[in-house]
Amino acid sequence: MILRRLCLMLLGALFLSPVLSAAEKPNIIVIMADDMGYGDLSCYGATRVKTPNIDRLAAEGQRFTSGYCSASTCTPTRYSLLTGTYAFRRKGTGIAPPNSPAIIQPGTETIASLLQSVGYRTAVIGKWHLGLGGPNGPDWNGELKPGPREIGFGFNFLLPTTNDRVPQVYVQNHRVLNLDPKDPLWVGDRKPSDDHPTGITHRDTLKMDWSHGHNSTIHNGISRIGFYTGGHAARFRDEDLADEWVNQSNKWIESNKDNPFFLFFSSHDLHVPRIPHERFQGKSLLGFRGDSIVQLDWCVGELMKTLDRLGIAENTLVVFCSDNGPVMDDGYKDGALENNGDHKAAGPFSGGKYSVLEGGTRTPFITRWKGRVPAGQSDELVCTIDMAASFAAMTGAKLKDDACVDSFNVLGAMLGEKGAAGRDHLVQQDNGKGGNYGLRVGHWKLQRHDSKQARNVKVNTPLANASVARYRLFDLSNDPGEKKNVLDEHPEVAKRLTALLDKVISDGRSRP
Ligand code: NG6
Ligand code: CA
Repeated sequence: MILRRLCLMLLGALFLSPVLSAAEKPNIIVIMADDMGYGDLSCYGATRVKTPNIDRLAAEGQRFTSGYCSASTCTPTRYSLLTGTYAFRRKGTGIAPPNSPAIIQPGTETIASLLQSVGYRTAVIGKWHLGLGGPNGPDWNGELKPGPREIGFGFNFLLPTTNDRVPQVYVQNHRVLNLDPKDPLWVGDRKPSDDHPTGITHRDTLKMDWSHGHNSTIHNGISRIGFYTGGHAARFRDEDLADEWVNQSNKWIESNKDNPFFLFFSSHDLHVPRIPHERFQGKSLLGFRGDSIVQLDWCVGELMKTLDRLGIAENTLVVFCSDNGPVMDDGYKDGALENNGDHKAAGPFSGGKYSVLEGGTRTPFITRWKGRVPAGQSDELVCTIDMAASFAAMTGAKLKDDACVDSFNVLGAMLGEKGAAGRDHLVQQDNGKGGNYGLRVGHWKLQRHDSKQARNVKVNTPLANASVARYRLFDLSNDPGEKKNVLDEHPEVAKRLTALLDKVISDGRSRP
């Protein structure tokens, strides 16, 4: 009798032991939208665009009201998502130019290498914008490495930068897809010949006119940032990008369905140039900006159909997020402003892309894992930078002390577990190293302006051109729009937050 009891106790202890509690290895799909603001989805209050598929994700999972990306531009957010490290800690993490070398060095621990280490198949499909190649930049006609495959992704199918930057080609693993060696691809930042047509010399031939920048080489009737020649057989049509991401993803998921897999589905919607497929044009009341949201919503629906068809929806954690807040005119005259009506792309928040106001980084954030994540709304503070540590914790991947130094394990909050807390603070930044900062702690928000100018003067932020005190404090509980600086009323809070921000920056890490 006693022996039996002892055995049972032992068995119980084994079951409860954290070492033996089985790591969960669901498939993981991270869907990142480009330039999508807090208010751009119908499940976050939009009415001039309908997003039934993403709304369904939200209805079946957790919809976060304090979900963030780490920066208000693309490259630093993506850098932080993959490395779990604030981009302001590293030089060269600002918006990457067309010929940028690889920004994340091989050997850096990433969300992909962590998951690979515990047996996941890993892929990135869609926009990259984190540079390719060694210190001299991409060898467009040769091997494009290092790139995603050198930092943990087993497969990549990429748009190398953003689609308003040259070139318009796909990169599959280490090569430009369909490149004819007889028509080599050249990419540069100087006009290659006097008669090279550009958005300035051939402006009247464009199918979408530019408003600022974006007036160099023309492809598909749209002039871009930067110049290129050759590679004609490899070039894609902007209208077909979303279909291609979905086709490639479906194929890849299907052939990896018998393993745990991690797919980073990196959409280009709704970044400029906003050229959704013809079948989505006119499908929102917001012009091409909203039509691109409809297109992304379709992509999400297709991916979810694939999970259902393969019977793996209940074994797949899906995270939907964005890389920075919204922008209206980002360089092309695509009608975004004219069609905006009463749409609030940043929801109740101020600022947007390029800004450290909440609108720059507080973005849609949804987690769904059918049968595992309860349905509901979460007000916990979570950020894209936390996925590395959270997924490591979930899957049993070993996170070394010096890796992913700003990524917090907020798995419980991401999975909607009762009482599970998110972060206690988050640093927000605009672009690269040496810009402006935000710090969110509870209902307080500290802004620190090291640069008096927002990056892009076209952006509607009170900071553009204004001379602003270096530190400002806001109470988000009654002022989500960050309109009333209360620093003088709350000197103690300001002192505490200023010290915390200084500490996070100077410590070189923030993960406990
Ligand atoms: C800016 C571009 C903008 C966009 C942005 C990057 C100009 C005038 N503006 O420099 O159009 O491409 O970079 O966007 O060229 S992001 O979402 O990839 O960060
Ligand atoms: Ca972006």
